[in-house]
Amino acid sequence: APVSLLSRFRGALVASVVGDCVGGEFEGAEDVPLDRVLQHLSGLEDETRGDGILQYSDDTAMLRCVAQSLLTRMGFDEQDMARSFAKEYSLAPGRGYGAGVVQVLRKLASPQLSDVFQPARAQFGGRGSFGNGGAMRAAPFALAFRNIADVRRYARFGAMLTHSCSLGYNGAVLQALAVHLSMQGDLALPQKFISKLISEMEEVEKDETARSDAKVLNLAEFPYCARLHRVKELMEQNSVSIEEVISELGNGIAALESVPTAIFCVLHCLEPREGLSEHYGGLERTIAYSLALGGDTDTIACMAGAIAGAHYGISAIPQSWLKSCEGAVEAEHLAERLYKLYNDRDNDQ
Ligand code: F2R
Ligand code: MG
Ligand code: MG
Repeated sequence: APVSLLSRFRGALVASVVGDCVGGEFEGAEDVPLDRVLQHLSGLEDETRGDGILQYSDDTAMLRCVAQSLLTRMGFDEQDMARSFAKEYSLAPGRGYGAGVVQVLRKLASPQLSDVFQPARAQFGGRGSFGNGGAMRAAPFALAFRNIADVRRYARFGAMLTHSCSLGYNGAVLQALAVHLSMQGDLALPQKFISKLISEMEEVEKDETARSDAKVLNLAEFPYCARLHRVKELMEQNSVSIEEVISELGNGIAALESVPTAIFCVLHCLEPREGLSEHYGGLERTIAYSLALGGDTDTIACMAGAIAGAHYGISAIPQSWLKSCEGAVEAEHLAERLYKLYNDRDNDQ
């Protein structure tokens, strides 16, 4: 049956939260046997299990701030979003934030601060962060804006509040674009989906700053495009090992090492895969596979979850998973409110 747009909105935000919550178990692990992943996920179906609800981390905490700010301000307002991040961090600093970003969040709390982008620019000796913290919270930009140019523009500014290195904010742009295209149903043609992302990122990475950052960091020219080409090559292979995915795409905390990886997880799991339960649908496969890569599992599963949720819709998420994750019900409500905002906008906005 066709997936309604409302179901895609709900699916995107709820699967993102679920990915973060279930992925927390393995964050930082080098080797994650698939058996352990399947055991962890099947444990969610056991209502008598004693370990209670799975807590969300910084990924969801910041994604909620983005969604709430876009809703309250009916669009992007950097002052409001910055204040929202700072307030959330001061209320719950123990959600597993990145080691560097906490300095930005403390500075954003100062009432004297006039340029809210300045603390991010001071990070890492003035180079700015290339972590995946901008990308992990980027999905709501795809739900708040209809026009692809707006999705690109505001995902970039939203990330720049904490990540001023182009590798950091362009990772957020790529993640928001992937959710945007998935929402339009573009994953029905996977090759076309990846080609569209490549041509969008060619425009994004033409930018002078992006080119000079890539040079300074000793990366290939157009680094995101280069990774997306590797995604395309891996999609064309008959079989792909987990080791190959990690060495070709990465599974780390840098946006470049995790956003293309999350996109690959979604594409790879559009079909049944050996080792993943045959009872699983595509969304369950995507989350399980993201965890099996190890490394930054909460964030890769959170980003892959948002893209996959926008494709499969809310009904693809098992109720037992949803009920086991802190913040999943609230994410569904935020998605409904964003859907209303999206529909209230003029078609050309
Ligand atoms: N922080 C974590 N995981 C660590 C363990 C948490 C543990 N569970 C706990 O509770 O203690 N996860 C979360 O952080 C990632 C998002 O990070 P974000 O927001 O990008 O932070 P930051 O600090 O800006 O960057 C992360 C690290 O990347 C390196 N880095 C970034 N830019 C750099 C630069 N220009 N030069 C050198 N290094 C740079 C640094 O090591 C940063 O600390 C998500 O995984 C989220 O789940
Ligand atoms: Mg996290
Ligand atoms: Mg993480």
